[in-house]
Amino acid sequence: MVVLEYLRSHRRIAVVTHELADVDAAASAAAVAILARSAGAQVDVLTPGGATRPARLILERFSVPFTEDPSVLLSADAVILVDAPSPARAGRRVEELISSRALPTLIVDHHPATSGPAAGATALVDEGASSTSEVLAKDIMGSMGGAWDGASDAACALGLGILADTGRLRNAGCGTLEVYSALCRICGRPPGPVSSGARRDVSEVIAVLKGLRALRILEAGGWIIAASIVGGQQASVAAALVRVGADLGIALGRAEGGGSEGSMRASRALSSSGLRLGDLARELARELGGSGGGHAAAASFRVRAGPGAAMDAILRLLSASLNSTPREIVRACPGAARTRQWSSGASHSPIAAVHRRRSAASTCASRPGSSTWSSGRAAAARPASSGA
Ligand SMILES: [Mn+2]
Repeated sequence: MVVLEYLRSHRRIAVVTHELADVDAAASAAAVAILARSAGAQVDVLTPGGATRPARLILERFSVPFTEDPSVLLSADAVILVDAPSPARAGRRVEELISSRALPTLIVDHHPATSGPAAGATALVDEGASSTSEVLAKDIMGSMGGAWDGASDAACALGLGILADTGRLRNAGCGTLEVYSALCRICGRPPGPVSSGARRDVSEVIAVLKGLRALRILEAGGWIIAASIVGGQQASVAAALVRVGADLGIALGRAEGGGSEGSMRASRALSSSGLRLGDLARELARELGGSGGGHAAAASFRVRAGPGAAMDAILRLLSASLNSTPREIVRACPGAARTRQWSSGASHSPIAAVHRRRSAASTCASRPGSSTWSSGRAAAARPASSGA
């Protein structure tokens, strides 16, 4: 009821996602654009700093043009911000333009708000919803019921957003399943996985496998923590670590322009124990400078410190919230990135402390009571082109 009303009462709307739009943000933006198209309204979709590959595929699949250029805000008379609690999550330039032009803003989101709503903003926020796509779906069904004439593709898009934010419905509650089922009927088929018809994203697969290679395994309070410093695709790596059984997956890498960025994912058991990764990411950003946030089971951040120092800070924050110091049980493989210490000289760090108890940990190359995995023979047999 809110969104359609908003589309009708403005001339040209910019639909803005958070920086580096993910699938939920892109699906939400696509749905609003499709609805606007069928209502004869003008919208521009802005994905500040770009979008992840699966997010781009969604926008392309529904033929929704999008841009990274914030200057589209110069011709807008209103903004719909999706999947972000405040314009700050869309980057400084976007935040400045919205405030200097005093653009009326509708915030559609499911993240816990970190502060009060921005001046001039209307909020359509449901912290209990699985995704921004679910928030939008409920609102649009409220005005259009179960027949979205000329805009059934919007329902298909929102279904994809729900799939993405619920781990393909694994973490969906009854209310979310009902919304998904209604979207399925409106779409005319189960909103399926997005495929460009091209091969799967090889660089993502390689990044995940390299993340596994540079992995450290720690234990704290009975929880298994898998942590890796990687070259990119941190969200995919962290999610993969939890999929294979870790309670907490942490993936960190260097950020473009300095500092580091990373993702954390928690198993359902760990997040229902009360640990909130979104809070942890915010605390990390406060401590190291930068931004961070998210949900109980998924969070991301970008901070000024390098990956090693950031990893040490995360483990320190974890010791406090889990009331147990992370103890390393398996070190990274020799030859993998950062085989010794993540940070330089932070001797008070949990990692450094663990290294002092080195005998307690095993490595992938020499496990107690077994022969080594990488023998000279294996090394010699390795083709010369197998560099990482
Ligand atoms: Mn979301």
